[in-house]
Amino acid sequence: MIIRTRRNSDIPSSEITPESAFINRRRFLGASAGIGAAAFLSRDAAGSPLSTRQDEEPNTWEEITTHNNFYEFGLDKKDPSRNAHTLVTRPWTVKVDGLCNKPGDYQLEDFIKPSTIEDRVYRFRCVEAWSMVIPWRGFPLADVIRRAEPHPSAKYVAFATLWDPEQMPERRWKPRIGWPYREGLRLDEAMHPLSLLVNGLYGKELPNQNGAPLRVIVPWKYGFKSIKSIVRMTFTEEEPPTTWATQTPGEYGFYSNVNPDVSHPRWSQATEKRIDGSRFFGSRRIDTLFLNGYADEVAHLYEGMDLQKYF
Ligand SMILES: Nc1nc2c(c(=O)[nH]1)N[C@H]1C(S)=C(S)[C@@H](COP(=O)(O)O)O[C@H]1N2
Ligand SMILES: [Mo]
Repeated sequence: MIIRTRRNSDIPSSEITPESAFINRRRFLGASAGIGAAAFLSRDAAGSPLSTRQDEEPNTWEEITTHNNFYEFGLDKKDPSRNAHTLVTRPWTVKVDGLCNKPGDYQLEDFIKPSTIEDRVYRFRCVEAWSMVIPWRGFPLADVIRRAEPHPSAKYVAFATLWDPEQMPERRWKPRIGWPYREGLRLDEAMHPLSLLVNGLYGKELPNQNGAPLRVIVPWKYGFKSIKSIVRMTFTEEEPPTTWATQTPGEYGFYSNVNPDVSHPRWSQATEKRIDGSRFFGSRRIDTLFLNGYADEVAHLYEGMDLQKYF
């Protein structure tokens, strides 16, 4: 399968990506030669003992699609894979509104079509201290932001997930969560070339449980920032309210950058459990990297900010 790629950013991607190539780390690294490998899989930043992180092979399809957080379909990690088949992903409309010149209701196909689809292997770190390595397929979030032409006053972009109780069985939490699920990013974070809109996994269509038909992926932030099944994108001047930061403001902040030095009030973030279904004695615990290993690319976004305070 030939994947169209673009090379006009400094973040290259693999060119030829059959599933077997993802599974074999050596072949994958070969395919994404040059600085590509450094950008994705071998950024074992100085200070982190390589011995604990050398094995950054992508997780299997099975692992990525059966261990999920998608509370609209249930709270257990297995619930989304069992329940999300009721999500209807076609036709799908994304509303773009707020402070921009090109608001509108875009059909999914029209929203995606002008962009070049590419494959990116990213670490994925949930705030609950588990992690995976995931070969996403998608395109830069910056593409759709540029096409929307945000006003100079726009400083943030907010996202909302579909909320349809007919399709989404999780009604027990309705009073507590206040669906729809909402997330947001500062505009410069959203425009960073690492930030993606994702519509595929392992070169295939994105499964419902992973946020079909279109979700956000921001690899240097805790997983809950990577909002699924988006139906709305709104440009704002003020920091938008987001689901978890609103629910439990003492536990989850707006920024939520992966940071081993800032503990969650109920657990340490210094290490993470790398999900690995093949290991008889369970998954390995590995060191968590500052900004999930993407500090060289994104630390400049937070210059002058106290990342202990803005967690
Ligand atoms: N709409 C919505 N988006 C969501 C969530 C959710 O419950 N609802 N969970 C978040 C959390 S906590 C994580 S860790 C990731 C999980 O993504 P994955 O299931 O594809 O690994 O999705 C995030 N996006
Ligand atoms: Mo998460």
